[in-house]
Amino acid sequence: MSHPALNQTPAPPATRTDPSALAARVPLQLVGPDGRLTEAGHLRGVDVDLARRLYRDMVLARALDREAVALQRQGELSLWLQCEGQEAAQVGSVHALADRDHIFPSYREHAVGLVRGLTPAELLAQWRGIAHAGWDPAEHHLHFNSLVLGTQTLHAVGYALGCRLDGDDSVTVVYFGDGAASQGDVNEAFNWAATMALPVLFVCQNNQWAISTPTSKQFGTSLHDRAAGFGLRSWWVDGNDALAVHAVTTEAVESVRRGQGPALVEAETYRIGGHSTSDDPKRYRTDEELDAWRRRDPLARLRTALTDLGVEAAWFDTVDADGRELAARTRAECQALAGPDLRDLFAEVYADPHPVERERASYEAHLELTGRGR
Ligand SMILES: Cc1ncc(C[n+]2csc(CCOP(=O)(O)OP(=O)(O)O)c2C)c(N)n1
Repeated sequence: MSHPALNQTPAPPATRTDPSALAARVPLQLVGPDGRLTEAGHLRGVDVDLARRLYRDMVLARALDREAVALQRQGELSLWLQCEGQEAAQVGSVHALADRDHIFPSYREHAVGLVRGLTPAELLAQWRGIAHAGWDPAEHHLHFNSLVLGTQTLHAVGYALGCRLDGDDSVTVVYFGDGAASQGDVNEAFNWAATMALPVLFVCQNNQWAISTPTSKQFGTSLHDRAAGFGLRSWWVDGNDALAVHAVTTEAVESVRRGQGPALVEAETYRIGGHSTSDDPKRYRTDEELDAWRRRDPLARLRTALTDLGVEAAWFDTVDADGRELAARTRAECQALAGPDLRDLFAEVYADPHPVERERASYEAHLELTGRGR
């Protein structure tokens, strides 16, 4: 018989965020959901060239993402993790970093990869099942996808420690989701980074769902409050507002670079598609919720703001054409990807030749010499 206390619903922790309190608190917004500048947006002003760059990269990311979903449905990719809806959180934050800063992604950061110069083929190779990862992390300062939730936060903290020991002033930036924040690894990473004052920026894309588990079942208190409890400086931002994400990440990354210790940005956003192409989100979330977030679409929002700032329709047409071109290139590069060379399985395992390899070669030579080979 189980203990009676186990059958009781536990009382919510004192700090649990009450939905009405959440509604009363609004993360930083420079552009409101309707695309109009907020008071903070008017105060800070808008750098129109930057806003155009962010908008264009978001359009490209969406075009690649939608094409990848179509390719998966046609059997050209084994799996795809959709990033539609999260373009502002990704594009806004990555544009705030210096090229020398190191990025550790989770598995949905395709927009980050595009901004870091990855080709569609490099982004798709892993999901076509022909490579462990599709790019050279050293070239782009962008490490491989991490599909084991949260592990990349520990990799990032260790990497940042290495950078500090090497005397370089790069910041290590790590992306993870709201669900990953429940992992022990992530909380250990917060603590390790804070106690050693390491140059790490944690970026959480809080897209409200960890597959079918809502944030309300993951968070006893908001993540930026939790991070502050570990000793991280933290920022909370509307993750569908690319300009606000850019502004907040710029402040956060500058504070880390100045040596003020690690920081966290929590970007409130939403995953419009399924968790992956294997998931059916209709089984756990409502059409009303989806519609409400569609009305906060990051691309539409910035487009309205840019139009109000005088950007002409013709410019948007050229950006849309660039998106269509990227989609066509994504398809062509995907279909042209050659199958894997199975010898590559061993190619990148050890930095130096492993002793077992030498022993195998010597044994094969022995078999050859004695005529006992197959
Ligand atoms: C250690 C670990 N536990 C469980 C899983 C299975 N899993 C894959 S994705 C996912 C949800 C992740 O949600 P979140 O961190 O919010 O990121 P999102 O997928 O929403 O971007 C889970 C539970 C995993 N990959 N790794």
